Amino acid sequence: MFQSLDSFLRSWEYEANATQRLLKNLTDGSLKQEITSQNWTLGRIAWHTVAAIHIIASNTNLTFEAPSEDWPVPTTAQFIADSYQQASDAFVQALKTQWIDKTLEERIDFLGQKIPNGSLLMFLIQHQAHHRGQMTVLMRQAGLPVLGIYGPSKEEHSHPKKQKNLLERREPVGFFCYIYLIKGWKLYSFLGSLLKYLKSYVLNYIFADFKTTAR
Ligand code: NI
Repeated sequence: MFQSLDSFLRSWEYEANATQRLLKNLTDGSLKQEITSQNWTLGRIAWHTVAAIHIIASNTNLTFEAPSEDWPVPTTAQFIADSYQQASDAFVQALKTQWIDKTLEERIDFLGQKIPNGSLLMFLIQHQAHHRGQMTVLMRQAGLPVLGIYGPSKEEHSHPKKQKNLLERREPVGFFCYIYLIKGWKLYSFLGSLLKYLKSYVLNYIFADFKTTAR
């Protein structure tokens, strides 16, 4: 659980930025992307991450203006991204003005359990990360670029600049392997020829007398 508002706000800033970056990459057409007709579309999950801020926070005494219904799904990606920014800003403002560190210890009822407010804030972050993961899968299916969140994404790994860096790191190893392979082969051929020569020389020497005698 979070024990200080400041530590939560710092975590939330990173998490909210990550969500916002994904939402900004959505297109109107991609909102209908789905795995099966039985599962939530990309648009439904995206809008759920917006509404979930208020839905989850409404278990506490915090008050702020933000969407609190995750259905129906808006038709434009821009509206979803803008709404997320507004909901996140209003939530942060409410925390800064209505709570103090001590409030994080107060217990509330949540999903049939008594938990401290500080744990609910942790749940909010984990819940959002869970849905962000679902979104990135659907974004790939929709052909959209995916940005890295806790490390570089596939696209960022294959970025020409990054790829060049990776190649530069591998080049010396590959180059030396190649040289050693060639040198190794030449040495092997040389030793083979030398052995052949020695063999014939030794045989000739041993049988020289025998040949002379035989003649
Ligand atoms: Ni959810």
